[in-house]
Amino acid sequence: MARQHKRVAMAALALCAAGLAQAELVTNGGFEAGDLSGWLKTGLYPHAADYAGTSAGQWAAHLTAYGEGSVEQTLTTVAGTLYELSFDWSIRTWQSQGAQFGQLDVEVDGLASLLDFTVSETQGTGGVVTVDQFSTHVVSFVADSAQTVLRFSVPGTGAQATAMLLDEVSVVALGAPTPDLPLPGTAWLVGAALLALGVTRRR
Ligand SMILES: [Ca+2]
Repeated sequence: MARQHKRVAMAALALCAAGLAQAELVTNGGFEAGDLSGWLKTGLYPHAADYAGTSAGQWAAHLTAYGEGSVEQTLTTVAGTLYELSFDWSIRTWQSQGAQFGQLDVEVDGLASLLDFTVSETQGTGGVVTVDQFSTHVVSFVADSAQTVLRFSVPGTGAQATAMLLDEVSVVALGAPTPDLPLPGTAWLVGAALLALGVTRRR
């Protein structure tokens, strides 16, 4: 019986450790595979590029306003769990263009639309984009199903215009909201594990 309690406690602690490790849900989020593996693309242009600048590593996703295009990925999620999405992006113009306006549409869809927003900026960098020209965006959402689709898209203008770079895409669980408990989920699991250990010792 004591051994069983100990097993329960160890399992609870292992769960805590797994939660604290913040497992990455996005495949090839930094595009270091050198291609768009793990992502589904629409439009002709989106591709992985190693010549245009990155916020980390050698590769970033290159999107453009030649025409509409998007990259998306379906993530395995747990309904009711809070997740954090972060990504880096930057405008990249052609050398002769000067400052250009660009926008990136970001969508996170479960059974319902969980996030739908646009980031935009005007920047005049041609050629290779440097790390400090990337901006980092961090948002959170609560999943409502076992699958969540993450999508980045650019509206096409039909002309040679602003391109943009996307890099370091990440989604990690921040833990499940537990409105019925006074403590956060992780703390509750630690408490349960310690309680089980205490019971074991008393016997
Ligand atoms: Ca990268």
